[in-house]
Amino acid sequence: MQEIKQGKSENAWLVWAPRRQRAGKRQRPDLLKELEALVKAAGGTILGSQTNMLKVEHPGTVIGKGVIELLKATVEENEIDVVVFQNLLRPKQQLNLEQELGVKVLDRREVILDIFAQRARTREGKLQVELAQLSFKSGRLVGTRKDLSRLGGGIGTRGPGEKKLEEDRRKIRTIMKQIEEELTVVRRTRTLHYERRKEVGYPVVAIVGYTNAGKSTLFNRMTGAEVFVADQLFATLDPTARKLRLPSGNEAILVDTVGFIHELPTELRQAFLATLEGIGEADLLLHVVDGSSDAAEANVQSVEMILNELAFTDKPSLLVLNKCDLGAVFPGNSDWADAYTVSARSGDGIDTLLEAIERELSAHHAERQI
Ligand SMILES: Nc1nc2c(ncn2[C@@H]2O[C@H](COP(=O)(O)OP(=O)(O)OP(=O)(O)O)[C@@H](O)[C@H]2O)c(=O)[nH]1
Ligand SMILES: [Mg+2]
Repeated sequence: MQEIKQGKSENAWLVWAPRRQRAGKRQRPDLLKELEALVKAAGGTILGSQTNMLKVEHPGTVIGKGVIELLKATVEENEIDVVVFQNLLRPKQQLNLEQELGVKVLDRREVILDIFAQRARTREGKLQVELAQLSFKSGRLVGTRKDLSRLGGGIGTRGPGEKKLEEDRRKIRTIMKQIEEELTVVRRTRTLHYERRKEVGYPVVAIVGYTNAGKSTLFNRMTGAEVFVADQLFATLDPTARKLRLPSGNEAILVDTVGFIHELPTELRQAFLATLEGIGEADLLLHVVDGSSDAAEANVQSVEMILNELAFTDKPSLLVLNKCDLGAVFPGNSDWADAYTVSARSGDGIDTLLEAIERELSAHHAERQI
């Protein structure tokens, strides 16, 4: 269990209530582990978790009366401040659960929103998160005005706050419109930056991949930069670019990006995709995977789905299996025969990867000249 260094950390209890699987459909066993990592990244202290297989979801409260009773006892016994559901909760369900349990109830989306709110550094990032939070809150205002009495924002006291919560939807919409306008201006400036870089003629290589795969570590290892690296989800939010020196002495631009995640909240989708817009300029993608993770294959699939959505699947890309220093834990996936195995931490395999990058870029460049 992680001790939080600053401020008071909230005690969290996790609940995962998946529907019992139909035959043949695989449950992702790592989802609860991922929720744990998300709650820790948001600054919560996890006191425990429970999994309740459901035959059917209870429309008002997700879990049934009996389970709620037991959960309430657990909450009181362990002085839990917040109960976090892996399930996505509808506003009414969230409200009902908070009333039943007497503590704050969040779902996975709200935790991710909370992390983004804490991590955003650039003007663009902050505006996007604010927009996502407002959109989430305005969704919660639909229907009963009682929603306004919800027990509070995310983990800790972040989020738009109670004052904003009390604003009616019209006011929220006006603010959202203002933010959108400001975002358009900020984005235009960013596009100009990318265009200017393009003008200089450097090829662009973008690192993409699931959160915590080791993208920033690889970025630092290859460019000598010191981008923030942490064993937490979404350590990187804003894209960073540095010059990359290739083995022949040629140069390229390397871009580090925000980590991908399974089931990204819809409110954050726009922010997330906008952050990745820059990848559209890339000549080559490095898809970095934590090859030591049990969820490596599932994570590769999640990333590929998003790349698909961004219509980036035609881009040349190299699959990079990272963290090979943690042992021979890579599954024998035949699709991965062409992958590059590296350790961003020890530097193993990096020279070979750099050579491959150079080869790909020159092949691609030759193609463009035809
Ligand atoms: N053992 C080992 N650990 C690594 C390696 N590369 C990265 N890590 C660790 O993995 C964790 C995540 O690394 P980051 O570089 O922050 O990962 P990221 O993909 O940038 O993560 P986000 O920005 O949060 O999406 C850190 O604790 C790193 O020290 C590696 O090759 N081997
Ligand atoms: Mg990172």
